[in-house]
Amino acid sequence: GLEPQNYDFSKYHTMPEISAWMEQTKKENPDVVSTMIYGKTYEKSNITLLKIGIKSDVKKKAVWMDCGIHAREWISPAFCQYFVKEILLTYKTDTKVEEMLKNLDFYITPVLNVDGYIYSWKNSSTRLWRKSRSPGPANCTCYGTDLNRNFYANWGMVGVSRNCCSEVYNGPRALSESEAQAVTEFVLQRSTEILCFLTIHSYGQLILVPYGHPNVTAPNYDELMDVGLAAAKAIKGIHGMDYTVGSSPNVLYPNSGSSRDWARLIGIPYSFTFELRDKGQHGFELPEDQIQPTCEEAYAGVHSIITYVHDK
Ligand code: ING
Ligand code: ZN
Repeated sequence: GLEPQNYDFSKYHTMPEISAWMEQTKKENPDVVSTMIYGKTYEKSNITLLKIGIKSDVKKKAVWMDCGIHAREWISPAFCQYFVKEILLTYKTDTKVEEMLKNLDFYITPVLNVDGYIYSWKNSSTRLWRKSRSPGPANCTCYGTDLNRNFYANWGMVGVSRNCCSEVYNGPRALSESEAQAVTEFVLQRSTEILCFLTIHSYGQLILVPYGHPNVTAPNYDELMDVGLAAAKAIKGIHGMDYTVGSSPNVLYPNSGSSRDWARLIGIPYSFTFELRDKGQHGFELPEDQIQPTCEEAYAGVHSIITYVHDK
């Protein structure tokens, strides 16, 4: 069933189920939730976000969160859904969350790479699809661009491939992909409003700060590290899981063209990538019995960050 009381947050859901859940969530919470289609995918599906906030006369700031930029990272859309469910439940009794919803609007995209997500549900041989579903250039028969290498942030510099068959193919040019364009346009129109940009991936149990390029450092790098470390501590407090905090080059390997780096470059002060569970035992195929605990701890981490951003 799709009613909130029946919707099972401890299962992975298909794109049609997630779309119906978004509509249902809006209908059940008309004063707090609206939906907005802000782009189309290559295959002409809608890219939809939920706007969550309590109407207020004060000029509101905002928080961005996207899930499912990479198709196979199914725990990511599951987390966006859990997060929405949880704030809509808690603001009624938790005055801090209520205050945050009065002062902030949350723009939450449960599935950004809709084409890829649908493809990853198609059959067992496509389960580990990562990229978009646009065809490669004329001289290449492979499909898909890595959307997290396609943003206008040191595009093509490091940690990418020019081979269109690669998992980290960065596309023929920056913003070649309509999904990356949609995010860019939406966020640019609200770039002074958005204080915090969160992009949710799996796996690895990491909180990554800008930048992915090894030769640049965010002006507030020390603050970002402090905020990230506080989030990791909050996460550990839930189920004892360790999340590592740092920039991609320090923690793993450099990259360029990511949405996180782009968001920081255009002046959004707080920009983080979350890599949820696990550390490789199941990888992208995280068992459903880990959805609930993973979402609980990630919620604590995100709650820690947005509280800091709100109170500052
Ligand atoms: N990881 C992200 C990726 O786009 C990342 C973020 C980049 C992590 C570089 C580490 C180093 O590759 C996943 N899992 O998609
Ligand atoms: Zn990813």
